[in-house]
Amino acid sequence: MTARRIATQAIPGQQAGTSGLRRKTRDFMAPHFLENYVQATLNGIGGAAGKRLVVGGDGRYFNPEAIQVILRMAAANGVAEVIVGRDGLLSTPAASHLIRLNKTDGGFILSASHNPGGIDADFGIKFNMANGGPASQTLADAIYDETQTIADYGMFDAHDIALHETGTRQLGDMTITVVDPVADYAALMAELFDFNAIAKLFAGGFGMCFDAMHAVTGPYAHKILEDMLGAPKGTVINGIPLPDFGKGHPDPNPIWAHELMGIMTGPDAPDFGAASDGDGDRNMIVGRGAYVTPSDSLALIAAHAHLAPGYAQGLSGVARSMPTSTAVDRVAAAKGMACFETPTGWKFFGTLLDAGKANLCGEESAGTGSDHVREKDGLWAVLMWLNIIAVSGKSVSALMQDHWQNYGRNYYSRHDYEAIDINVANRLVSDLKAKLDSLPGQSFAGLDVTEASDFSYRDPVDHSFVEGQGIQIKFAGDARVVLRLSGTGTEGATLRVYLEQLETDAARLNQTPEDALAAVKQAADEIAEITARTGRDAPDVKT
Ligand code: VG1
Ligand code: CO
Repeated sequence: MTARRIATQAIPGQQAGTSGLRRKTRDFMAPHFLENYVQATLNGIGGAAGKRLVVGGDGRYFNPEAIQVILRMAAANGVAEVIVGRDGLLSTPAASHLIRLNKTDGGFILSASHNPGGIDADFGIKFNMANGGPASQTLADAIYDETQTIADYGMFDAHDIALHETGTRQLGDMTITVVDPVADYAALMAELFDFNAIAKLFAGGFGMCFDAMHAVTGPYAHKILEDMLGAPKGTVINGIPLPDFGKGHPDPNPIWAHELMGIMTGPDAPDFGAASDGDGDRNMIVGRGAYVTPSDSLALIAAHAHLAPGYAQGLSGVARSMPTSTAVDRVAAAKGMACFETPTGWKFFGTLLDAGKANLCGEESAGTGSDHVREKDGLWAVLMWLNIIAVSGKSVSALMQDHWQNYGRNYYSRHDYEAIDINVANRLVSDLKAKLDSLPGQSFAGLDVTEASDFSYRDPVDHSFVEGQGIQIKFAGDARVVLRLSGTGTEGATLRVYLEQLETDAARLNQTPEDALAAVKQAADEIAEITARTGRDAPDVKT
């Protein structure tokens, strides 16, 4: 067994998007593609000698092979120890927790999250830093620079390492510690939430369905919901991780989690439904016949988090990504909490969490989390809801009705136009940017524009600055449209259009989102010429 340096050439375009490097699986399987990126990352963090890392992934196609490559490269680069989940599995939040718990120098997470898996689908890799959070923009830039100058990478010649059992192995001088992927994470959840109250709820006949979508949260949900909290067997569906996620999109929203939505709107619907995504960092919350938008879920949690033992002191502050609805801002204002607005992507919450400025964060894309790790956390959000339901004694729909009565309702919807021509998408955005200054004062679909801007952000902690983070158009009457291009897709461009309308009239809190948002949607189309330019008369996905 020896370490070698293998000559390679820079591969253009290995630039991380919103959440790591995400590409077609076959791209990752091509010669040197994965190896170049891993070596560039190890170079980008200032070399790997003597460091300790966590490695794991969401179990999708090519996960086992990629992990073996990373282990051999880590050994060749002088890494002292790698902690890896059994069978190479770790959810994103569990990996974040292991990095923090074991005080490692960071870790690799193999996932393309909610994107489908398989040889003809998507794969991804992201590096998380010593705080457990996604690589900062500065580190991501440094890694990209390394990908453009790389000339060789280290590789240890060795057979595959067996990862089916926990325990330690040796690869040259490097120790590989294979751990139960669930145990430490489950213990953390038991510290944060009132497991006795939740167990009593289940013992009293409270019905739940958790859809793991054939992805990584299956083992976590089985252990926590069924084994520890006593929910009946069968509460977790699609609970075995499959390399192709059962050919589905492991994306927890009403479109892709249609099996769960069918159950929750059917005649024998349980009290509570939830789902998580490919790598376990997103969540969907649904009551009997009552879907909760992620933005509303964030606001409700902000209002009730003190009911969970880990948050009994109250929250230090809240943060949301810019496109996320302002529902949480209203809770923060009422409770006198600080509220931060960041660009899309969890990496922008890290400094706020580290500094204690915020300890609840969320995104409209079904990501919610706190300072317990440095990632969004699907099961955490589900357990938070269960805790709130158990202690308040209220159903999901009663909680939401009360919330809207107290704070008003931010009607909200995201419309995704997928796989559109990149040139068309770029033109749409650049033409829109060019006319932003002329929009205030104009009126579209009966709505008066008050502000139009391209979102930029100066981090209040480390003062780093990013721009071009999405176009925001505000209207009189608390309505808003946001437009941005996705940074996680692997085909063409995806245009995301986010629509929001606040309603505080108590008599108008139960409209359909389509009705409440009709004018905002029309204004968005008139301003950005979406239909005319893309030729699409409807979005591919509405959430
Ligand atoms: C999307 C979401 C964003 C999220 C990101 C990663 O990014 O909009 O809110 O942070 O995915 O989540 P984009 O650039 O495609 O809009 V995950 O669960 O895919 O790691
Ligand atoms: Co995810």
